[in-house]
Amino acid sequence: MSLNAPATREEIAALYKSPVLDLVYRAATVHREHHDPRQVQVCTLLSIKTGGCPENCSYCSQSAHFDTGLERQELLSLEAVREAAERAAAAGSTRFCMGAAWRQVRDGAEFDRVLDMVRTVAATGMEVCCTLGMLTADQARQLREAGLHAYNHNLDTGENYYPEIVSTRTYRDRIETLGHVGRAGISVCCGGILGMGESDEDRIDLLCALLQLPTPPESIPVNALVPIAGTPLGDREKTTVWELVRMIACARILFPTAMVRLSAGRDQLSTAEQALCFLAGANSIFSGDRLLTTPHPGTDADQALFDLLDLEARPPQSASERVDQLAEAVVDRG
Ligand code: SAM
Ligand code: DTB
Ligand code: SF4
Repeated sequence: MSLNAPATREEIAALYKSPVLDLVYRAATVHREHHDPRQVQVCTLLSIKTGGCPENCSYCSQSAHFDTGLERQELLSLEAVREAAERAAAAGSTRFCMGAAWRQVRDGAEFDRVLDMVRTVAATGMEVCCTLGMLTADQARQLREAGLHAYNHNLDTGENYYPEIVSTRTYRDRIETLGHVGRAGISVCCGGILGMGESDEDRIDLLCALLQLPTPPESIPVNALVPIAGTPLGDREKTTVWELVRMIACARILFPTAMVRLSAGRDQLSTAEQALCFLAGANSIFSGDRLLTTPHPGTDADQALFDLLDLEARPPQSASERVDQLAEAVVDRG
């Protein structure tokens, strides 16, 4: 295996298909060159507006197109978000991500409330992330001015497979929003989901698409599908740890300085399987007993995991450390 960063689709495919333990070894080596492997960032998710979403993402509990039995919740109050953020910070989270079941952000009172939520969370000292659907350039600018650190907007899978999963928006729409996010100076958080029936080629396409984004992602969530009864993907087989490990390792090698987040589906993994994911370069988890709308391991289980594996929650980064990291990422990518 060459040690230069793979750049062409062929090289990325060869990387993805390399023997899994070679891949893990190489990813672990890259990981140790750029990060303290004992540190894992702990993040908290909060659904600020739940259910009734007009999009038809086949995996999602929140789409109004499917009957999933999920209780809808209108946009939370600023006070409810403040309390949740303070609890998360006290429990050791350094990143707080607010998700809304919207197709796109609309200007008006609700967006103004979200801007206030961003200011409120930023005041706790945690990194603030949002995932609100599609954005315009001006909305991205307003979020940045309110103190937003990162915006999560996943490509989910490769472009060819995407229409099988969502038909109410296009891959181009996703990339356009990610362009607005990057140009506004907001850190790009973009990843995908495994286990939706996609092929290895679709996963390789996703990795290539991430490499071609107008602004490179500094944060890559790797989700395993959480099958939701009532959705078209409700009866999919569980994703294996080997599929997750391959994707995490490739993301780590292709994006050495990014945070690679072991996201949805972690509750399906044993301690040993999670350890393998950390070895392959994952360095962030979501904590708490709820992910966005589905159950999750809970903080006691997370603490036991950290104790057993001698991991520690990554301390908050200063603004200057973030700038240094960004500069390193730019140099790395030539
Ligand atoms: N509505 C916004 C959007 O789609 O960008 C934000 C919320 S959405 C829940 C955020 C991401 O969570 C999705 O892009 C998808 O990648 C992931 N996700 C949603 N449901 C999932 C599931 N059942 N299993 C795994 N990942 C899921
Ligand atoms: C991401 O890629 N994974 C997180 C976060 N971004 C918002 C959400 C996963 C949602 C999993 C299913 C649920 O709990 O609703
Ligand atoms: Fe809506 Fe986001 Fe769920 Fe798609 S993933 S249905 S856009 S909440």
